[in-house]
Amino acid sequence: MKCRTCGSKAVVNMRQHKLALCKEHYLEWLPQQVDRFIKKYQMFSKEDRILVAVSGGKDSLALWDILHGLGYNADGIYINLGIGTIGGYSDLSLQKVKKFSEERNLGLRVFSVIEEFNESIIDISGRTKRGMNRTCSVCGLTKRHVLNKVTRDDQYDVLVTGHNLDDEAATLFGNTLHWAGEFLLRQGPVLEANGGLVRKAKPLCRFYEKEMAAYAILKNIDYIYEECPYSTGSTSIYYKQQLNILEHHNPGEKLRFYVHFLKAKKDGLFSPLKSIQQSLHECPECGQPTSSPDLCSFCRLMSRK
Ligand code: Q46
Ligand code: ZN
Ligand code: ZN
Repeated sequence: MKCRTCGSKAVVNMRQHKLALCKEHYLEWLPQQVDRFIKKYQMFSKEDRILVAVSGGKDSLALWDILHGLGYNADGIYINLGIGTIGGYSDLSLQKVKKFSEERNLGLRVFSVIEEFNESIIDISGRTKRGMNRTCSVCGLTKRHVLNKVTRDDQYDVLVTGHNLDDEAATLFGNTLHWAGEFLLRQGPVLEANGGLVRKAKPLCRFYEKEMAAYAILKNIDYIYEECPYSTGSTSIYYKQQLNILEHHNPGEKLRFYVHFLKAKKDGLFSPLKSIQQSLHECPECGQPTSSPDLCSFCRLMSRK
């Protein structure tokens, strides 16, 4: 297989795009494509202050690397969830993120769940009733709460996450299986600010997980290979496996599923659902926006004994 640009030996073959590239041209192509979609979906501009949520994994570090290389003004935020023992998952991923930011002289904020709330994410999830993915749902809720607060308090223009196409297609698959109207309405490359909820963007939403892994490896990014120990057996992994079967038989299927959804949404397929969007007000405890009549879900959780 030969590089389409220079004819030398290709190292990446993207069947979904019918495109093979050598290392040099792949490392050039991917950031250009990311920039193309940042502009297409009007995610942010060079004047904006951007906050990137980084976990230490390949997607978020590759994204930060790309934004930095393209000249965007992007700081990182790492949330230390306190998962694993000393030297375990959270410690190790923090080390990777710190090293990455120091080597490139990038601004990094570290938010420690244990220092702020005196409990790890595992302790906090002990407050909820027993249930399948309770650690992940509490973790997701806490991350959303913290990220929104830091983005607002420090007056960033946009919060950016490293969700890739596999993540977005799996979420879309779940939302479609359950016809979760409100979630479908809110899913997309950009979520506009709304009543205290900050603006969010996902510059990698059209890039396959494999493409991001290839970028991180070819660029020698030192990321954490281990998955969070709580991710095993999650529904999103199951959905990803199902979508991989479709993709295997029909290259490009995942991308078409997502892109055709965006088109249907743009054409107004989900517009009648706008009426079900709830209005937001300030949580009396933390001041963050919530649709519930009293405390926000995070403060309700923290008030449980
Ligand atoms: S970090 Fe948190 Fe994930 Fe770990 S506990 Fe679950 S949600 S799997 S992205
Ligand atoms: Zn080439
Ligand atoms: Zn609250």
